Amino acid sequence: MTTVLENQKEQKSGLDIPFVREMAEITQNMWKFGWDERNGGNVSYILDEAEVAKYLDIHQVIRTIKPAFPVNELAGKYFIVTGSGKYFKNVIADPEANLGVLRVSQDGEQLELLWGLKDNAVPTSELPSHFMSHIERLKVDPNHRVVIHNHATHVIAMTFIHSLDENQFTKTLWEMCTECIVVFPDGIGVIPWMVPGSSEIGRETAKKMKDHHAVLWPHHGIFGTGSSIDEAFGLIETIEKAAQIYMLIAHHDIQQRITDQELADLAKAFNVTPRKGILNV
Ligand code: 2HA
Ligand code: ZN
Repeated sequence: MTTVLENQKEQKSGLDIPFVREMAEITQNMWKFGWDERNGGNVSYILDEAEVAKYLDIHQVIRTIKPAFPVNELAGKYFIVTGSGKYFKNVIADPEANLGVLRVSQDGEQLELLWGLKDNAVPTSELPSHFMSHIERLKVDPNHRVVIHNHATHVIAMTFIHSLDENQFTKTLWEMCTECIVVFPDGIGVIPWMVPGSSEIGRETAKKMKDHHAVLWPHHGIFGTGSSIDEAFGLIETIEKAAQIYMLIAHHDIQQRITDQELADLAKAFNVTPRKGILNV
């Protein structure tokens, strides 16, 4: 049972709001996995207006923030996002300082802050990549809600020793764990190395999001998307697990592997369509 004091503390910090708690818990978990050192990583999550209105006064705009470019496609949408320069490690202790709830204005020119981002904090530096990715994913999946970026360790390691051809990269990941082709039959998109935080990297990432739920940034990290925090996080977790297996076996003699025919059989059994041009069957 929670005590009165604990309840008051939760209300003050925002942890009594379900979507704030979800963000606080997922950022804490990713930090504990070692995927979000310092201020590494960022999350954005589309919220229903009715859900936000249950907990916050949606008519009370605290301040407005100008996005890097107008986002008409997202006008009127509500987001909870991580703050720029904020450490995932610290979110759970002070969600209001490290997270923000925003609405994109009707003309797409402003972000209307409704909660959080205390002391003039601003949304994640990767907001261009997040917004452009949301726009593309929503075009192909109306249930899309979440974009997570983090610095998953083995995924980054793998980008040094494996070809960055996205079909080859996808094939290797599929071969590492039996569940992979079922979890990401659409494979993984790969962009060239680029300077982060820019609209350019956002455009390249979003282009890949037309065909993939996940996009790799070589020597930097990964973007995963989904209809919920669990889906987007589960996708990254699965890719990272496969990359970890790859890094464990890469310098050993391989005695046996999952064949292309077995991967095709798996896809058929689980009713998913593997991305074309990857399996030779
Ligand atoms: O916000 O991860 O890509 C820190 C980053 C930038
Ligand atoms: Zn990053």
